[in-house]
Amino acid sequence: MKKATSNNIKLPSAGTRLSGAEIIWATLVGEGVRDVFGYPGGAILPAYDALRKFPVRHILVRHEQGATHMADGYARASGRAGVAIATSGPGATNMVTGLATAMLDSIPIVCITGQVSSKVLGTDAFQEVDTTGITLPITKHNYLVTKVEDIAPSLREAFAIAQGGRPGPVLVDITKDAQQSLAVFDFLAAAPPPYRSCATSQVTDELIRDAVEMLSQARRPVILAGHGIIRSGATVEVLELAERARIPIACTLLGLGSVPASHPLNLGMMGMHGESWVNEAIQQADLLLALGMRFDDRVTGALATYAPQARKIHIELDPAEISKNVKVDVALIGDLRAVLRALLPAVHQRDDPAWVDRVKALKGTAAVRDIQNLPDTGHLYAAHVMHDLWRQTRDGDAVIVTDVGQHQMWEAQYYKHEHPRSLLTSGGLGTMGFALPAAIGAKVACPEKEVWVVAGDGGFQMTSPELATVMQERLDLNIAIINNGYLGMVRQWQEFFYEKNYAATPLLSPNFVRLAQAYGLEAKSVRKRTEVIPAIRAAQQHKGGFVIDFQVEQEDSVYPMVPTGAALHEMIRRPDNPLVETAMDP
Ligand SMILES: Cc1cc2nc3c(=O)[nH]c(=O)nc-3n(C[C@H](O)[C@H](O)[C@H](O)COP(=O)(O)OP(=O)(O)OC[C@H]3O[C@@H](n4cnc5c(N)ncnc54)[C@H](O)[C@@H]3O)c2cc1C
Ligand SMILES: Cc1ncc(C[n+]2csc(CCOP(=O)(O)OP(=O)(O)O)c2C)c(N)n1
Ligand SMILES: [Mg+2]
Repeated sequence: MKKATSNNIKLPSAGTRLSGAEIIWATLVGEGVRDVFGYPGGAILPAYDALRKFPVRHILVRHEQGATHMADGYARASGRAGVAIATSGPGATNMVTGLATAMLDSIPIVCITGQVSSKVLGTDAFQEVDTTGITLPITKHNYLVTKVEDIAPSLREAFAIAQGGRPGPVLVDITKDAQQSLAVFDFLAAAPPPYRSCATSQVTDELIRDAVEMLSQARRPVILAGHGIIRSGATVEVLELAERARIPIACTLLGLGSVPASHPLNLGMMGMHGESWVNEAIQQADLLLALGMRFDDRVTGALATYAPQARKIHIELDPAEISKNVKVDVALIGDLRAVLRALLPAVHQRDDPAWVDRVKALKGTAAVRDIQNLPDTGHLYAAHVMHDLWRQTRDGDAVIVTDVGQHQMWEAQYYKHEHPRSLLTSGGLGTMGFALPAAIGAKVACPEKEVWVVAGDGGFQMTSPELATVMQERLDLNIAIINNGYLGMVRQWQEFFYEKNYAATPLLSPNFVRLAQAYGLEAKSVRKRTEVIPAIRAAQQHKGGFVIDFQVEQEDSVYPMVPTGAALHEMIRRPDNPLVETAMDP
């Protein structure tokens, strides 16, 4: 007799004896998991042997780092925990970068690794490493499971912890003998106690009053919109607050899409590569309302000179973030949406347009310096590609997954994100190689969406073997390589701060078109602006993987830029006459 779960999948009825391997899958099915990303090996082989009995799609990756980024992309795109699976030893160590990536950006993933049998633990057995020891600082929690009875409760708790409170990655390391032993399986009895965040309702009436009073006294308030808005699903509440009190909104990189780019109060991105007027507005503000963001150093510039006249209100789930980098005046600790709902009834309407008008005026000459408005020199700029990609996809429900480097910043500046979860990017760890596998995860989670990879020529080569996964799974994925012949972001730092000593940044790449074709994918190479839109359309119309090699200006830089250690308003601006002669001129 079988028992149906909430997702209408039949689970073995309570009291059935299963092997530990079967319990792993039965528990995943009970948790609503339909897709996992993994790579087999000896210590996890019992689990793989049992896989065929369960309704779970297993996506075979080409490297376990890919599996973790796929689980991460799956979670970022859908909001549900992604699952990655690997064997012991090298399988587990290959997961380290993906775990750290998810940890730094608070992404819920559950990684399951096989471990050597409990009897030989600690003997340097074949493919034995201390997986929980290695991953301790880069997971929200981890487990070493040596007994079959502990598998279901540990896995269930892992999902609760990964997704509860401030989300994060959880790893469950399961010995081979635990997978091979038998135990009674009871999904409901294995339920963890309700997840209690350490930040349950610390929002008192008095704190709400303080925040409202600060708001009504402020003449120059700015909302700092962070990733927490997306995690909390608080877009409507944030807009209500901004509109009612006429507060301009500045977004962090991970907050892009949390409020529509087209909203008249949305200024754009703040920080190191944020728009100049956004950083100016923050520096001139008399009140900052930080919503689900953690004052990363890329956001603040030099702390001593950060928003010197502003009082600060921080609404944040994790008490550890309060006054960690920037001392705040009022902290409202809790889920953002819930806190805003408590706050909103007391917030007054503001009619004075002076501050919003002043911030708009700060845009000044910035638009003139914009690369989009410079005369056509015949060069293809990454900014053109991003702008055209946005124009070609803006009416749909596209998800853009970027890698790390200059192209990531150009995407943030020129692609106008209207929806939460429409930009997936590694912000905190800045992991090159993230984009292709994370996009695979996003496409598996949201097959109905148009998914684009935007990667640099360097980062793409870090995980390009996952093109084989695109091929094997027949995924309809569009891949834009912004090929500038350099590890561009590092080259830019060398240009600005190391006297153009381009040590180890010029980069040779394979012929990306032929590489894609070798994997059975379609591909095109683009050198001129006129070819950009036709190539994007060709990729959109093709059912299957499509790679476009955009050969862009090689020595362009991302402007503006706040040098490390400088104040937020001390930005390096685009020179008046950029790129007079470049490496791409004949
Ligand atoms: C090359 C490069 C350049 C970069 N340049 C910039 C830049 O110019 N500008 C910029 O902004 N970033 C930049 N970044 C990204 C930067 O490093 C940080 O990753 C980013 O600023 C973090 O944004 P965040 O604080 O919104 O998100 P996170 O780091 O994810 O923090 C989110 C916060 O929200 C909280 N939270 C989560 N859920 C909830 C909830 N339900 N309710 C309340 N709170 C919640 C979390 O506890 C956390 O404190 C760059 C990264 C790279 C790799
Ligand atoms: C795994 C990893 N190694 C090194 C870095 C440091 N790094 C940051 S950006 C960058 C250059 C990226 O080059 P590319 O992928 O070609 O993108 P571009 O900047 O040219 O757009 C490097 C090496 C990193 N972020 N991640
Ligand atoms: Mg490059």
